[in-house]
Amino acid sequence: MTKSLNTDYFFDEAAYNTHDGGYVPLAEPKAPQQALRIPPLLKPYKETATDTYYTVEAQAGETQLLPGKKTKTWGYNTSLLGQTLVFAQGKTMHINLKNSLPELTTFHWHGLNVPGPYTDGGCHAPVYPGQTRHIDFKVDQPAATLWLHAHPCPSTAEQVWKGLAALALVTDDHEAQLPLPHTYAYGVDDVPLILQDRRFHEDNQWDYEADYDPDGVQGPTPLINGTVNPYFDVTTQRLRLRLLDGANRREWRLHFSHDLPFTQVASDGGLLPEPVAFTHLMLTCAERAEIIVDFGDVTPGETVTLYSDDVPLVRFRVHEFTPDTAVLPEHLVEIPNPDVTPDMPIRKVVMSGMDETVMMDGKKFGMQRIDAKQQVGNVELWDVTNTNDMDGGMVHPFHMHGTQFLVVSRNGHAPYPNEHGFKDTVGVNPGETVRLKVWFDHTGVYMYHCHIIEHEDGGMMAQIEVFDPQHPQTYKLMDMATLMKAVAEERGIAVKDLHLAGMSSYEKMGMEM
Ligand SMILES: [Cu+2]
Repeated sequence: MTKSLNTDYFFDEAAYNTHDGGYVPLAEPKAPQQALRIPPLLKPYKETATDTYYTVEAQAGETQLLPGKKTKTWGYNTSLLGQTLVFAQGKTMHINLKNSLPELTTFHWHGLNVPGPYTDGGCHAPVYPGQTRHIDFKVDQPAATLWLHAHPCPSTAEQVWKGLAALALVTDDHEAQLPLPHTYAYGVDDVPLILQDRRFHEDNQWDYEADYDPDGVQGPTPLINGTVNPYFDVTTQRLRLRLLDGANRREWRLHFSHDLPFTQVASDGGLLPEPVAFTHLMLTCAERAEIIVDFGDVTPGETVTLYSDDVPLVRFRVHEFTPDTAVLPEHLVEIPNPDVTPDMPIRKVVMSGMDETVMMDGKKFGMQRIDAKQQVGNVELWDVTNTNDMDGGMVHPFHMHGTQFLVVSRNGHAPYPNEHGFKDTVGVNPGETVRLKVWFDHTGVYMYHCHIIEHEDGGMMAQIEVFDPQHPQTYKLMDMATLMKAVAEERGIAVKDLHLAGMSSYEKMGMEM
């Protein structure tokens, strides 16, 4: 590759999470190394040339994470995280969303271009315990690493913490024909890495309330695909790693031992127009990066370690492999760049505050309030500003439902080198305005928010109605009274005794959801 090698993290060092008051440093686990768990592929219960049928079941279970007692965890079709769904472009998906948990949840498809708010699966699409909701949609976007997670405001953070996160991989013919390492198989040379962190309390249990921090819950133990202290046996020269920051708050500053270079080929919404070479890569919450690691210069028998800052995350034990001479093309994919619809004002969005003071545009989220409207198909510029500069501030990862956007600029300057493809989540530095080009393919009500999940639950969130003037629609939006009544009934307590973590941010500010 002729392109230059990027050797820094780009984001503002002064705003790294390491400077947070409540920062929890990662620590190398003392538990013995174990094989990296690979989330299994979810088997459709029916499949035709044009249609795929899945059942996704949210369930409670127990998982052996550390020696000794199993940890109580939640997952999709498994006890922790989830089985991986495959969405082939052009096919129609039919999915049963079954809730076998003791409390209401929702099934949000992060990064998927589908109608809102019910198919999208945000807070307006609750599935009550013991019930099943059904969705259908056509897969109409390029190959990408997307994910499924719970999104029942204001309990999103707690449910994701308990384990409700799974991968959804969009595939297409173009990507399949590129010389990416997928000759072998998912789990062999095409490997997901869901990056999370947890704190283990007595008897190896997680305790969300004990660890609660309105600026984002963290734990000292890296948890990779739900594995503590994992190794992975490398049997091919090249590996494609699908990285997901699935943590509630943590940023990951990734690098390999000996600064082994790697090549990023895709971001949140799919392939980058050109591969970008790195030695260091920072991911903010919910961001994805697909990277190709070439072990061609590593002697079999050696181990290459992936670190975040100075803590080991995964040890890649390199075995004998067949030489792989494939070369990535200089150009991977054409990214459409439509003209902005004439005469549209630039939309302004402001993320402000920390802890309980977090807000979007000076307001906390209101489930029944529509904060903005955009016509379906219109292409608009959004200026997203992070005004938070307390104590050096923090990077807020801005996420939009229902669209993959383009990053136009950062404070008027070029985006980072790996921000030239489709994205649905972008880290915004303190004092920075990131300009996005945004359009929606479907109508609906969609949320946009900070993806530090406790910030989102705490109100740094708003919602937009995407409308078609020819076909006006009305939506049944969730309301706090219905939600509180349902959750109180599930728990067998009175509404007045109900406490949901995200609500404390509203209460401390004297506000209602
Ligand atoms: Cu935030």
